[in-house]
Amino acid sequence: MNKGARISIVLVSAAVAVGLILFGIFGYLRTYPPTVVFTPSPTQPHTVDVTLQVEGAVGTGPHPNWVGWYAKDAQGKWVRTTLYQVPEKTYVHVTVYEYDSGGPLRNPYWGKITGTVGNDAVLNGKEVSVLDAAAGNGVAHTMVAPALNLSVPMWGLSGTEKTFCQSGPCTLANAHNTETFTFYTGNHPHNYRWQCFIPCGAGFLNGNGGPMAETGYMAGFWKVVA
Ligand SMILES: [Cu+2]
Repeated sequence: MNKGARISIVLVSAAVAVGLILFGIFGYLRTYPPTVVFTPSPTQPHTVDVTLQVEGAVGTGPHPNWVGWYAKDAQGKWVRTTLYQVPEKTYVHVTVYEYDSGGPLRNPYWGKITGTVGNDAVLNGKEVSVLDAAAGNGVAHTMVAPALNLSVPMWGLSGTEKTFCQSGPCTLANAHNTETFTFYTGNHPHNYRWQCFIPCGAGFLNGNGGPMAETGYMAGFWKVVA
């Protein structure tokens, strides 16, 4: 085999190797974090139940100390993700278990509940339409999807609770607040971006880096599908 043929074999093999590596990396990026799919039961069309939890330290993955969210999948397993797929024209009944400490809001407006059925939520069994973050343990995180007009603040805990969850996924044996609300997905299938509006990325510039800037922690999508 002459020199030219050998060089081209080496170059082609190198290109194939690089291609495979890039395909692997981008394949991983395309599917990470995973999307949890919520489907209605046959007896209850146009409604889905979504159970989420949010905590001060997710406890798993590349950043175990970051704040973040989990979703319960169809098998009842907690999946660390912020990507939730729901059908269009559907009432989404959301239950959030909140395990993190809270504080006053930089903007009290974020304490208002909007975009839910009734513009309210039920916090630990009590109906609420606004959370006064200047009182009590304040607000820990918010679930805000601007294009759905959805904005729901999550009431915080005291960090000194005896059973405070230090590392996720947390269990109901840990101190928590339970908040439920319902929103309608509408008839425009779309990936609706959502994020927490509280700069909760402790240790990052103005609290806005790290988990605030990464899908899977404090930002994600409600994927509304036809
Ligand atoms: Cu947050």
